[in-house]
Amino acid sequence: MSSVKRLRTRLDETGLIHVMAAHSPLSALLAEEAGFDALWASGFELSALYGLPDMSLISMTQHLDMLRLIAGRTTLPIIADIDTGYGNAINVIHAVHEYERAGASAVVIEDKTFPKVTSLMAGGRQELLRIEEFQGKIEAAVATRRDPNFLVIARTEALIAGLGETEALQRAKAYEEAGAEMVLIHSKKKDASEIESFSRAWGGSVPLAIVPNAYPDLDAERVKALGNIRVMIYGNYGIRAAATAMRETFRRIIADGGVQNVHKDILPVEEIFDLQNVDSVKAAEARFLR
Ligand code: SPV
Ligand code: MG
Repeated sequence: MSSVKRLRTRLDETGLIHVMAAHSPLSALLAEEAGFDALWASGFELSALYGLPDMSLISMTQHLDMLRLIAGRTTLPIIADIDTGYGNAINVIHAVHEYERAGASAVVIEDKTFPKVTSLMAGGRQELLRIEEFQGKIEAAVATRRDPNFLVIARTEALIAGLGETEALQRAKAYEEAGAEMVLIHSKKKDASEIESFSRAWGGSVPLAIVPNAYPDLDAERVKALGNIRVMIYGNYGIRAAATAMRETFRRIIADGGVQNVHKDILPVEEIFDLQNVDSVKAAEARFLR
């Protein structure tokens, strides 16, 4: 079954899917091992991996290259975070064509202007497109996909921009009318009140996706009780976990004057060999090297 179909099937079979951010093939392999349903090719994580803020500085080519590498090393479907679609509806046509060919199963396009500013930054300059213009981008994405199962998800940043629930609902409804099959509603509030209120007020017929980065208390049990949220994206947890582990380990090595203490607290190299699938190389050596 194609990964595009697998994402659809998983969504149909499960009330709620859990999607982990991936910024590299290694992080994708670890997410797959842990049991996530799909991967989020996160713009925030890839920007952070490059040591850059998430403000349209990473090019589409850089993001696509990483997505292709991830797709080559995991069987999980990938939801691509394509930010604003890299420009207008014409850029979206090009992007959707490229992302589908690269192995993505879905794209999320957000209704901010290009260049975007990362959503969770305090005091971030958040400018939204006119609704009609963003509808054109969604229609362009839907018209471009080759596989009808390729999922086009519209993300509204109305709450992030401080425009309130009425505007968020109006935008979400307009994007559904334009052909989006799911709406991602994002919030930077430290509790889940905005998301829960939006979910209760949502009268559309397409399901919702959320990214509980700012409001971690909203767990799967509470999400299921809301009834219309089908996707939980853990948007920056991979890079934060990696940075936490590296910072602490590096700090200890300097403080200890060597690796004598940390070595037992990090993965043994044999486990990295497993992640690198070294066994298959050994088998190929035995078979083909003469
Ligand atoms: C990402 O992971 O790139 C996201 C989620 O878009 S957030 O950074 O919270 O906006
Ligand atoms: Mg993003």
